[in-house]
Amino acid sequence: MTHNAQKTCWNCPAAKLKGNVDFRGCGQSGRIVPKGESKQIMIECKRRPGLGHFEPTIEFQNCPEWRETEYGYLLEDMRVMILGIDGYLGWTLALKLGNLGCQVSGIDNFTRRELVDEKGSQSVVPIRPIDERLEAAKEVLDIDINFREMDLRDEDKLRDFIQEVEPESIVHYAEISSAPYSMGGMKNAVEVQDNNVLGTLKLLHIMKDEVPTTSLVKLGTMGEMGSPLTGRPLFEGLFPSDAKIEWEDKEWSLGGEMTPRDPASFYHCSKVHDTYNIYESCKYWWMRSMDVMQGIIYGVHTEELAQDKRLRTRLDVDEAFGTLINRFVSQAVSDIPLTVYGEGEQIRGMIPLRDAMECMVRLIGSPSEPGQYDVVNQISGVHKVKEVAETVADVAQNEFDLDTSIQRIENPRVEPEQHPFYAIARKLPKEFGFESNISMHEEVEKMFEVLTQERVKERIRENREVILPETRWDSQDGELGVIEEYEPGEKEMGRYKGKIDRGKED
Ligand code: USQ
Repeated sequence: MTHNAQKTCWNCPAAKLKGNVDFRGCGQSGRIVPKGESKQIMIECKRRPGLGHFEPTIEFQNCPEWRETEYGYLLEDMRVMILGIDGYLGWTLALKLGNLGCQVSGIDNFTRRELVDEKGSQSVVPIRPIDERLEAAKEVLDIDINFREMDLRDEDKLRDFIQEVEPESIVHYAEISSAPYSMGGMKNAVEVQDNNVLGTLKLLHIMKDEVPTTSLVKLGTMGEMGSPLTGRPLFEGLFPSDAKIEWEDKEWSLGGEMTPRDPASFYHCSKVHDTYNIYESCKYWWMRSMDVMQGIIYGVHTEELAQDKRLRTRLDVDEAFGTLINRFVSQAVSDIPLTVYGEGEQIRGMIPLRDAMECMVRLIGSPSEPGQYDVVNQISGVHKVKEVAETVADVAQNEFDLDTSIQRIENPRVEPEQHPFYAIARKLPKEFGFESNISMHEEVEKMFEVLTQERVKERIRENREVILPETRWDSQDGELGVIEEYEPGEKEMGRYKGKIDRGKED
């Protein structure tokens, strides 16, 4: 059965609770409901006011407002607002949702374009100005996107836009998402935390006032949890119900509590601050949110992006805004030895763009319940950095006839270079019906197809100066030396088999 077929009005953003419901009486807290006081919760449907007041028990599969798609049920013409719609993920998701019949709106202040430009870099996949992107979306895919230029922190403008659109889901991508950028001195660190933490905090207040039943799907990061040297499982944000701690001969339950965070940069810290602010808002105001702990993303391909050159999404490969695999592929294309930092034994959860977009659609279609702060670990595979370099070099050599070497550079970051990694990612497959069928090899191949196009290659070459790492976490000056350079296949890899814990099969 479709994963969200049996969710009910209780999860539906169109369900408006009748009157001032005192949730403290609904069994989720220790408050004792005085005799004679009713615990029954009634709702009105904003989409079907004719129904009057009723109990929130209609299942999505029986509600004419919910329609079945390849990713589960979605509200008909669902109004989804994407914050950060001009970015790598925002633009890609806008096209996917538009194609699925959602009414897409979005904001952006073009920070990413500006910061990349300031760095002397550019998206190596050429992208159009927003007006042309919107026109192309209309012309090629027949999607009308309601776009407004604004900073997330401009509370008046944001409030007006949210009042006007009344989104049923808000996807929050409008953050500065670079760890190296955030470690580039006081100005950058403050800018990242100001943009990310205050932007999110303002958004939460506005949502509480204007659209309290709307679900917030917020992009967090696996990096919030770090990589504990004990090998402790990286649970999905909260401890599972059977987790315990033993202390001084006594056992204590940890179930439902937030797991410890161990962020790896001031950027990752900003996501942790967001997490707590969102968690608290759900608790105080009965808002609902899904915090998405996404691994390192890579790729340039989705069905929609491939339809027309004007629809492509950006791809950054510089030291600050490029992520691991995107950087390695561009390095292979421009004959730069792949830049493995330190030992290269760092392990991370990773996910292709296509998979990440599918997960987001599934999450948008399955809102949390009122008051529920939920978390998913959004990853498709777990890999070691130096093995990723081997995979990229292998595709470069065998499919595209590109000779590639690998260099180990002194690590600009302060991070463990050898550590266990035990990622739990049970919810997306078990509760949201997601199953990844894309191998890294296959996705990397698709990247090479785009990145070896002459125009893109030329832009990567123009970016050469900003590809090597410069930003050091330890704040020291001085160039980062090359530890060694080697040929792919030359090293014993130690047979690391990254595994994700997707839970027991039912
Ligand atoms: N690394 C290299 N060579 C490079 C770039 C990175 O060896 O050229 C290493 C880094 O030292 C690190 C790992 O690869 O150990 C990942 O680096 P990254 O730059 O791909 O990822 P990170 O800085 O952690 O951040 C990226 C995104 C961020 C997202 C995060 C997910 O920029 O927005 O939150 O991935 S995660 O890593 O799971 O936290």
